[in-house]
Amino acid sequence: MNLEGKRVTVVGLGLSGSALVKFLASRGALVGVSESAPRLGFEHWLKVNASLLERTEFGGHTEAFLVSSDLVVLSPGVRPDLAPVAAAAQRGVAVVGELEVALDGCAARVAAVTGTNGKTTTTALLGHLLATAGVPCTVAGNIGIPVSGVVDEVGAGHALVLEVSSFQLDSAPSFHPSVAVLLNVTPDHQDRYPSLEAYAASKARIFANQGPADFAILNRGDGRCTQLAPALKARVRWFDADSAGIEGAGLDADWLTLCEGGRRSRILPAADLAIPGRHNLENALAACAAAGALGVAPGALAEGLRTFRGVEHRLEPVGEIGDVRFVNDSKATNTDALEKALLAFREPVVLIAGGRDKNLDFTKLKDLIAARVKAVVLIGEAAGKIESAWRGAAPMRNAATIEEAVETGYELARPKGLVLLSPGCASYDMFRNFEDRGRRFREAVGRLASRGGFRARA
Ligand code: UMA
Repeated sequence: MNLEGKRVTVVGLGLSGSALVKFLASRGALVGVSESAPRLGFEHWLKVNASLLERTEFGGHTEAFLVSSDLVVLSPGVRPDLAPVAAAAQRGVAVVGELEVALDGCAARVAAVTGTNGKTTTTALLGHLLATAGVPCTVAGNIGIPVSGVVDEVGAGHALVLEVSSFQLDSAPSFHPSVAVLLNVTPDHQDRYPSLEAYAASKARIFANQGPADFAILNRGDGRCTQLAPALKARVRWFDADSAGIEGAGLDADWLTLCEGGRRSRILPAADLAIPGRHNLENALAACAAAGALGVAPGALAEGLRTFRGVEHRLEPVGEIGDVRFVNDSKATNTDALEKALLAFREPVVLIAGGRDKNLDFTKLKDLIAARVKAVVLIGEAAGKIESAWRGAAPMRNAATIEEAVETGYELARPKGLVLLSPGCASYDMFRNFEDRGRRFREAVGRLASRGGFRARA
């Protein structure tokens, strides 16, 4: 893709957008930015990067601005059906996403991970496994590191490990990873897709350009994955937390096991993984299968598996006050992730849940709440909806702020127990993003601990 002298408009000036501006300018494009938020708040960034920009519009997107471009590049959070974007596309302007532009001509071997849940942990773990095994690699994508900001660092012989969201897949028609992992498909983003089928089809795009030299890695325990497999052109490898013997990664007498060409190699006892829960066992198996597909020998995987401590905001222990533990699972932005978090603990938990609903069904969790949850503290816009869905399953209290939720959670859990922030909702009603929510939770635990004279591990 020759960008020299082309008028390229970046829509959305968040993490992806700001990295894209720099990437496009470095390729000689005449870069414009269209951002829905007011200019105030971007002043510092604009001052520092003024030389990279040809034109800007803030406070909304207009058709006139977008139509004057040769190419429009959307940030992942921008809906392609937004009126001015759709109008520009209709008038012949090419509209794509970050991956389409940034990966064009990239010589690195791309391993991509998608799925409703577990993407970030699996991506980070795969990166860790490769690095521990001595494979040069870079981790980026939906994990919070824009691809356009790292592609210039990676070349042939390098592995580029990407977490990719459905939004990114929707806008990258040429995306072609040599190893593609689909972890699971469960309801999420039903505020952006017309149906679960449409969302699942979007996830399946990760395999669309693969051929027989590539690897598709799928979850043997997920119905949508097993349905998809026969139609794939790539070599299929499975991961399966219930058995071994299939090509890929499985569990054999509680050992993580890799099976290649019918030969089974034990890697590590599952009990030696530091990340908790069955879902994390699945994530670890998926990462092993992907590393195997990238050529890492089974014997080189054990150390990386043993030393991986997990990622921030995913079942992350953030402190203890006396015998009450606090766990930050702010990344649980849908009901499936919330379910997995509850299943990861044997003891009853005080659950902090709520936020901005994504049109998800909370009633399906009612039995699990009754079985595993001592009390619920509700926050955010979805509090009323969740309260109705779980009425009678556990005592419920409301909190107006995360600080109040932490204090109420502590009161309900003491003298001994677990307070789990696993919201099952997006964060944007009260916070900038899920990271902000997780940090504020951790800080609130730290403050409560210092007030009580105890020391938090935060
Ligand atoms: N904006 C507009 N017009 C719109 C919508 C947003 O101008 O119609 C502007 C916002 O005002 C803001 C910017 O666009 O200034 C935000 O862009 P964005 O929402 O695409 O977010 P980024 O900061 O660029 O972060 C994105 C991903 N965000 C989303 O997909 C929503 C990040 O994934 C990703 O880490 C980052 O790129 C780097 O690749 C986050 C996420 O929530 C973690 N992903 C979803 C998920 O995991 O479920 C898909």
